[in-house]
Amino acid sequence: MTRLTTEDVKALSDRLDDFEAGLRDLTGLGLRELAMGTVAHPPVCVPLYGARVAAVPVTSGDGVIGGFADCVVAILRHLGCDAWVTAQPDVRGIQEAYDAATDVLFLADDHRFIALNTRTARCVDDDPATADGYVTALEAAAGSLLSRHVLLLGLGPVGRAAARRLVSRGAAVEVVEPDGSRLRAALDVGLKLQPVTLADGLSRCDLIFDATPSGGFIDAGDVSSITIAAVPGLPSAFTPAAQAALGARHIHEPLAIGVAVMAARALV
Ligand code: 2YG
Ligand code: MG
Repeated sequence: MTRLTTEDVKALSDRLDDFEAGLRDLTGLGLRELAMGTVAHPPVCVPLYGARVAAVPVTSGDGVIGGFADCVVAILRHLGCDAWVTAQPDVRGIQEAYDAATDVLFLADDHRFIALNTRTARCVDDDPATADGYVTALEAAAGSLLSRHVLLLGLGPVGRAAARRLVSRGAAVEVVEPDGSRLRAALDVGLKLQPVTLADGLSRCDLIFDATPSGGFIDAGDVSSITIAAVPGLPSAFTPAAQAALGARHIHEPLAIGVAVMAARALV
């Protein structure tokens, strides 16, 4: 699991509007529509406006990431939620949020990032929310995934969730996963995936899903004017030159799409 830095989250808080504008140009969807289109087909209206949502800083393990909870709140407010960071961290923060009649709590330690609905007791995990949200973005940008070849990079927690979603949306998934045990685990649960080499996959697929924690191994020469890349993976698999060549077709940010889908999934 990639640990975000204060620079990562600060940069996102500063460019949330720009990111959403690029996303809307490419997919026709803003963060709200994308989140609602992810939690239900066809999309349903989720009561995000005015929902009382608290982000609770967690000090365990490697401790608080400066700006992380603030960035989560910035994204939630962007969605129309009545969101704030609790004054206290940890258990005191959870108590503070409950005393303030909060609908949903967001909290993350070094291992998990979750959203908890205090009324329905629903617990939503970031990994499948991020994966599903990025598949929605790729599908909206491509128009449809039906029988489209999609190159999936990585079968970690986000990659496995993305594989399930891509297959369920009708895509022909080609996968690159150097770890044989991860590949077997995915195939053993019956996921229809075609293992390929990176070179073969890049030569056949215009749609790419990067769910790897490794970066900069796909260069400008490997992409074309019709390539679209959904990149929840941190850092991006694409070199700066490849990212420049892709422009808005390189869908990549550290937290916004995941938090938007978590909020919608927690409140639906
Ligand atoms: O409360 C805090 O500030 C810290 N306990 C947060 C720690 C979060 C660690 N996890 C990560 O940085 C990422 N895995 C979060 C999710 C990234 C995108 N999907
Ligand atoms: Mg990567």
